[in-house]
Amino acid sequence: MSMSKGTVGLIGLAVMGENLALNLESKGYKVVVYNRTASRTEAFLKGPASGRDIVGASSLDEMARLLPRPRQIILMVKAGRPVDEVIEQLLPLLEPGDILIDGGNSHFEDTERRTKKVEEAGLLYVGTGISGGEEGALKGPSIMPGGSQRAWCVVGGMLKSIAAKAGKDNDEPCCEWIGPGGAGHYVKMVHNGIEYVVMQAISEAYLLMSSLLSMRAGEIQTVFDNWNKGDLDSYLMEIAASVLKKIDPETGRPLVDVISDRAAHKGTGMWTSQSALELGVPAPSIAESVMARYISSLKAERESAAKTLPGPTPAVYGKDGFDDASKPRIIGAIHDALKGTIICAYAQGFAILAKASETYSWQLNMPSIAALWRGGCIIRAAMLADIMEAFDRQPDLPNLLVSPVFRDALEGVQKGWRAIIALAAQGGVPVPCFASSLSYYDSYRAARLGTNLVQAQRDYFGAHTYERVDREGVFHTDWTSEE
Ligand code: NBP
Repeated sequence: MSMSKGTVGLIGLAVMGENLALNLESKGYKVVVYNRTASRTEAFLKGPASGRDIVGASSLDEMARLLPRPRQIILMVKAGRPVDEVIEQLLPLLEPGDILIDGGNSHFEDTERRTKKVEEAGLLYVGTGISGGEEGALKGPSIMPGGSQRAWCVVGGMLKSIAAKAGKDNDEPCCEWIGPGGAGHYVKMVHNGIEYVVMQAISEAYLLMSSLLSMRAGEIQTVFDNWNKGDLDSYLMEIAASVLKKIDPETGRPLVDVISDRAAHKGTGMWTSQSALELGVPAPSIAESVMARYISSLKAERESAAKTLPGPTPAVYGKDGFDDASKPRIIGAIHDALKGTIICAYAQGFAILAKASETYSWQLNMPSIAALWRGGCIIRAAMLADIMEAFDRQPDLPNLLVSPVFRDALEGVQKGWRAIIALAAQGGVPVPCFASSLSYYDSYRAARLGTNLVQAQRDYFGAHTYERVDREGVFHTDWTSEE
């Protein structure tokens, strides 16, 4: 007797699609799978899917025939043009009420456009962020669906069943309706922007420990493991420690030491920065983390400049006046900079979400977004429970930095954070994300910045006018007149 909860179609059997299909099946759904290249479908059916309630379709037409109405079809194909191509091919095969769910990393504006197009054809469209990588797709990702609101009552149960669970009793699904149009993919995009910062910040901590303190991978791993047991408890901290443990079988050296420092990217951090720039939201840590990857890719230029450009080399622990007590002090300061930077990453991410919500009339629910990032996704971290509570307490919080819990945390870390940036600057160690985040913090807490001079210059060369501190109105000065 079949115990199936329903039947779901899934298109695209690369790593994410395969694992989502297996996840769905394990939760009691029958899955009909299709992949453009048929050999991939065959290999999946003979391999990981064998003996499971998963059937292959040899064409999209066959898939449409095998699915009960309203059809629910998940697309896990490469983001961009392939999604449009698959939609084009599917629309003539489907009927009103059927639901298309794009689970890839689509740009939110594409999702807005596709939602309209699919709705015009009488169907429903869900653009959903799915985070957690390969393992998350299999065991439970964080799911951020948006699009046609009417689809939620049909697909909500299914998406919640395959999502990660979080909370005190580990029974709260990390999946909640985000909002209309491209809201789900937007939230996933900002999630990735935050992810860029956390990864860059952890790499700066690693670089400081290796260059200032001559610490080897194994020793840094122990520090990261300890931090992961405390206030920096998070998935990215955990995997950074795990990476540092791995030995390269060919050379016997830590694998991280033989990996090229050219970092690649797939665009979501850049999209987040572009959106922040367009919306006028300061998010320098996110932009800086994208730039850090760009500069890392200029390997040949950097190698050449390393031979010619002057600058200090870091003082070395054990020589250069470092005493024994300085090592734990420096490690503590690196921890503080990392924590302060991660707080800024979340503060900037949520500030972008707030502005996008207002601009696109999405009515994003911040505590709910923090809640569904607590499990399954790449940025899951103990800190998210505090973020959730901060927004629960004050839903109109202008910025996470001023919530009592983060205010106190920033008070605790700022001394070490400042000290390590000074040390890094003296030693010529680049820490773009640590430094930029501290400037963000200092700018945000400054009642008066130096930008009055910018306004004066704008008025000087372009008659752009300025406001005064002592009375209302808009003013212009003839800056070159003698009077
Ligand atoms: P990829 O992003 O590598 O996409 C490969 C899949 O797209 C294959 O099934 C391929 O079919 C299919 N495809 C392509 Br390419 N062009 C197609 C077309 N014109 N028509 C139909 N199918 C086409 O797979 P992935 O890494 O599993 O990621 C899937 C989605 O999930 C992406 O949007 C990705 O950004 C997102 N995502 C990935 C991760 C991750 O950790 N990898 C995490 C979160 C989200 P073929 O076999 O015939 O070439």
